Parts: sequence; C-alpha cells; structure tokens
Amino acid sequence: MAEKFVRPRAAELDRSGEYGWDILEALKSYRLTGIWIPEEYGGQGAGVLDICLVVEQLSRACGGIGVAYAVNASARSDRPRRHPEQKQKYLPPIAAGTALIAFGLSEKASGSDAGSLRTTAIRDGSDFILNGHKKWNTNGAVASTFTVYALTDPDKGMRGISAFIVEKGTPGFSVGKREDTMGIRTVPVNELDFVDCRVPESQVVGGKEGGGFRNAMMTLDRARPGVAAQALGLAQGGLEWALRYASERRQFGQTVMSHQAIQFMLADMATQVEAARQLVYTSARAIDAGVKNINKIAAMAKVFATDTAMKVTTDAVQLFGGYGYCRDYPIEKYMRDAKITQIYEGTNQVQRLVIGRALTRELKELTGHLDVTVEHFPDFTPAANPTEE
Ligand code: COS
Repeated sequence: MAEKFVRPRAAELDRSGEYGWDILEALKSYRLTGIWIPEEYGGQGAGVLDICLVVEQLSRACGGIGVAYAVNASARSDRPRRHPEQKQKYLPPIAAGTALIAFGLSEKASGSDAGSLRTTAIRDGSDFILNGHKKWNTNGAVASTFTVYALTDPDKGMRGISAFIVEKGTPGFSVGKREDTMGIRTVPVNELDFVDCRVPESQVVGGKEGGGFRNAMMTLDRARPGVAAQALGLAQGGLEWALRYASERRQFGQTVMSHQAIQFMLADMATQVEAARQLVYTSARAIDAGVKNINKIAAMAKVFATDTAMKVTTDAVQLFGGYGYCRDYPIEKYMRDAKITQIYEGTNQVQRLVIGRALTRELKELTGHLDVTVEHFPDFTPAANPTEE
C-alpha cells in the first residue's frame, strides 16, 4: 500500500504541504484506519506492534504520512477505552477513517514541562468552560476530535489537570496559525484557541475529573513506540536510497559502493537500523503484553530509533554528495522529516530523563536505598579478591 500510494505522492505532498486525503482513502480501502480499535467498534483489535509495523512502512515512503497515521492512535489511551459511552461515540468513526485525531497537551510556555500548562476548564453546572491556547498540534487543521488537557483545579497545579474530548466546530474553539515546518510538511501543525468554549462533562476523558497529567504520561508512554517506528521507517527508507545510489554512482572507475570507506558507512547504518528495529518491536510487544512499567523501554525505543534516524538519514545525504543536498533528489526530505522525531512526543533529553529516573527507581528497589557504598559490592572488596602473597 505504501509503495503503491504513498511513495509516488511523497515529493508533491512535501512541496505543496497539502494533506494526503487520497492516501487516507487508500488506508480506508485497505482497512488500515484504526486497526487498534476493538472489532466490535469497527476496528481490527490489533495492538501497538501492529500500529508500529504500519507506521514503519508508511514512513519508509513518507515520514509525514507516517506521523499523520500514528497521531490518530493517540486516542488509544487507557481511560477512554474503559468508558463505554465514549467508546461507542468516538471509536467507530476513527476505525472508519472519517474522524481524525489530534492531541493537545503543549502550550507556548509549556513544552517539556508538561505539568505547567495554563489552559483552564472551569466547571459551570454540568459543563466546563475552556479558556487558553495550545501549541504544536499535529493534525490540527484536519482533525475532528481533539484530546485537550486543561486545569480543572488550577490551585492544584499539575494534579488539577483533566483531559477533555473537544469536537471540531464547538463554539469558542478554533484552529489557529499553521506552522511552516522543516519536515513532515503534509501534516498540518497548528495552534488551538479556546475562548469561553463550553464542553459537557460527558466529554471528560474517561468520565472522571482529575488525573489528566497521569493520563497524558500514560498516553505518551504508549505512543512513543509509534514515533520510534516513524523514525525507524525513515532510517530504513534513507538507507535503501543510499544503497541504491551507492551501487549506481561510479567514481574512480568503480561504483562508490565498491569503496571500503562507503561500505563501512553503509554497514554501520544498516546495523543501527536493525538495532533500532529490535528496540521498537520489543517496546511495542511489552505494551501489548500488558507489562506494567513500560515508560523506560518506550523512552529507550524513542530515543534510540530517532537518534538513529537522524544519523542514518544525515549519512545518506552525505553518500549522495552534492545531489543529496538538492530537492531534485528524494534523500534530503528524509533528513528533514527525521529531525522532528528527536523533538516531539517528548524531546530526546526528556526521554533520557525518563530513563534515568526509571534506573534510579530500579536501583532503589534493588538496594532499598540510594546510599551505595563499597559494601554493596562485596565481590569487589579486597577481602573477596585476595592479592597474591
Ligand atoms: N505514567 C504514569 N504516571 C506518571 C508517569 C508515567 N509515565 N510519569 C509521571 N507520572 C505521575 C507521577 O507518578 C506523579 O504522580 P503523583 O502526583 O501521584 O506523585 C506525577 O505524574 C508527576 O510526575 P513527575 O513528578 O515525574 O512530573 P515532572 O513534572 O517531573 O515531569 C516529565 C515529568 C518531564 C517526564 C513530563 O513532564 C514529560 O513527559 N514531559 C514531556 C512532555 C511531552 O512528551 N510532550 C510532547 C507532547 S506531544 S507534541
């Protein structure tokens, strides 16, 4: 599907910035929209690994289409899935591909520090009145259903955040400025504005006020393998273009592929792509298996696959030489698309923070405390390793 419908359109969608509506139609006809949705709601009951496999193949042809697909799966958070009325209302249109999803967490002054968001949702009878502004909303201009995080209890800070489902067209809600992005240009990335926007309490995600920050964190943990899969597809696609070019381009009387310096570069690129693949699939399988603490492995997959994508696509541009720097050739787009994967869904610095905190937690469980001294390593103390007489 990706080879037939996505690859031939990638360059044009990148140039025009137009959303790939024709590709959405193809995804629908292949029954690939909302594959993660249970069968009784029109989906295929598939898991995160399946989402990753689709995202990888789409991104191998076009990173923008890959993320346009992946962002719809952000609705796959735990709480709405446990709320029968919301499931009944929102899941079938996503499965049918008639509803596209966007995830509204970040704000102008609240990015990595997601808990510092300022949008408010103040209760008024059985409704909430939303006021504020969201930033970096991937899919913004095309989505019909938005998950929006807002403070229902501003005095409690991040512990007073709740998540809302907001529908396009709700009075007081508008999609604002579109960003002129470096890559993933087929996907609109917008600001969102809320001015006295009234949302009924039935649209509090999961039907329960509060717990929004935790919900956002859990959603991100489960979505990060999807961004990692986008990066993996970009890295794989970049590698394939580099291989093709290196086996055709001739310099010094032979293909550049025949030069050992180039072979070594390609060998490193291929090894890194394969290592990223294993981590992406492992993290996805862990989520599908219901493993409890998946934030570390999800962050590892995200950080490794996206750093790999950046490195491999940059090396692929290098292998193309001057041609790699020109828009006549497909490879520079891979590098532009790859860059954002290191930034969104939590920067790679935040991922390292998440991994570091998880390691600290594990160490605490292992040792009972953090005051590690030499006695914690008895095998390495002089008594256990007597020196020769
Ligand atoms: N799963 C469940 N709960 C989690 C969690 C997770 N992965 N991470 C944190 N929490 C809970 C904590 O247990 C804590 O709960 P209590 O209030 O009951 O103690 C609460 O959330 C606050 O956690 P913490 O103190 O770790 O929050 P921080 O402000 O330090 O922020 C980071 C943590 C930096 C990890 C978070 O803000 C983050 O992920 N930022 C990046 C945001 C992001 O990815 N944005 C991209 C959006 S898409 S464009």
